Amino acid sequence: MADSTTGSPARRALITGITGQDGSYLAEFLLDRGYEVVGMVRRSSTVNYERIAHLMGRIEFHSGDLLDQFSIVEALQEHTPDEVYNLAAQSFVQTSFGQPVLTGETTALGVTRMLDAVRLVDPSIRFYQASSSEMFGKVHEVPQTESTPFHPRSPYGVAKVYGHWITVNYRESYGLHACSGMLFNHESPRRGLEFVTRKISHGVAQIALGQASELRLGNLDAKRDWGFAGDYVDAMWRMLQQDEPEDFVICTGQTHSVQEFCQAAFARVGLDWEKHVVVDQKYYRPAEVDLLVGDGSQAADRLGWRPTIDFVQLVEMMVDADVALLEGRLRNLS
Ligand code: NAP
Ligand code: F7E
Repeated sequence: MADSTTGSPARRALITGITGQDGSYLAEFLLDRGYEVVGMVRRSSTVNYERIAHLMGRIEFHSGDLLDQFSIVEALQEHTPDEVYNLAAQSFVQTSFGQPVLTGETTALGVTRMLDAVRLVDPSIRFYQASSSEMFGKVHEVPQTESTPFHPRSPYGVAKVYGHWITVNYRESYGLHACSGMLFNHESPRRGLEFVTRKISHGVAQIALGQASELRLGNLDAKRDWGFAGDYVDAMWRMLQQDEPEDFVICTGQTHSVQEFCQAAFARVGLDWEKHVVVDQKYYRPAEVDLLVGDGSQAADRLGWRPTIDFVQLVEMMVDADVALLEGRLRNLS
């Protein structure tokens, strides 16, 4: 189909992980820019398209899995994308300790399967790899930049380091336009319920509405650089529009503890967090990432990217959405 504003053919993007938080925001973002969007989805026993329900009819789907090389090759051959965004992963750090092999297969080797498919099918495809601030782990400097050494603290972090370096390696070996976005934590009302921010916003909403009385959490002292997912997908796209492929840190430059997140979230509904939060050792990790805070100056200078939502706005957006969801004012998170 042609773009009605320019008359040139619409660009086509393939997104892996389209059913996830970032995939849903990225699909929206690209559709708004006139892209044709293809989402790679894996088979499950029930349909889990809740985050993209509002985009149905505007996205094409291709059945595939990061564990299955042929399905990836076929997706690229059939849909001939200009850009590929590899967002699929086993993305939950806690689960990576219990399922390190699956995490490695998906989050690490899955990247090689994607890159090899690009190399074989069409090396002119631009490739985005969803790398993570978890690669910095036990941080060697504060704030973290594009040149901060990696020291991952979980099987997930280790797998992301592999995914990062194999992306760099395919760029250097085969000249692919492949970029790695080292994104710090980004959240939204569409965040999975197991991640701490959404666990808190949803727990706060339940307590505010009398559906629960306590919220059980792990380490309240961990600090994260939390931004809004809707902002971060714009940075992914900007990376692929660069003439030369390059890797970027994407962050807000501000850090807050889990306790501060609790404080702000409970305050939004007029409650005192200390009366409801219970620390439970079950949610502690075998190795923790204590402090993350990024330096996003390269992204600001070269991509012109800056976050638009600050910490308090993010907390309030998430709490308000969960209250609305539980009150039945929101049918889904789109
Ligand atoms: P998410 O909500 O957990 O979504 C993960 C997506 O990956 C889902 O669509 C999931 O499909 C898909 N997936 C998992 N295993 C797969 C497989 N074997 N084959 C095909 N698809 C598979 O994650 P997110 O928060 O959107 O994050 C997107 C990416 O950015 C991930 O790679 C994550 O590691 C990375 N990242 C995230 C953050 C963050 O703060 N959000 C920060 C840095 C990097 P199902 O729906 O079928 O499960
Ligand atoms: O934990 C602490 C926990 O699971 C944040 C993923 O998107 O961002 C995410 O990884 C912090 C940790 O995210 C609970 O110990 C305390 O210190 O929300 P999280 P994460 O591990 O930072 C990175 C950038 C990614 O790439 C990942 O894909 O919060 N924490 N109590 C808790 N965490 C959870 N989940 N649950 C608790 O009860």
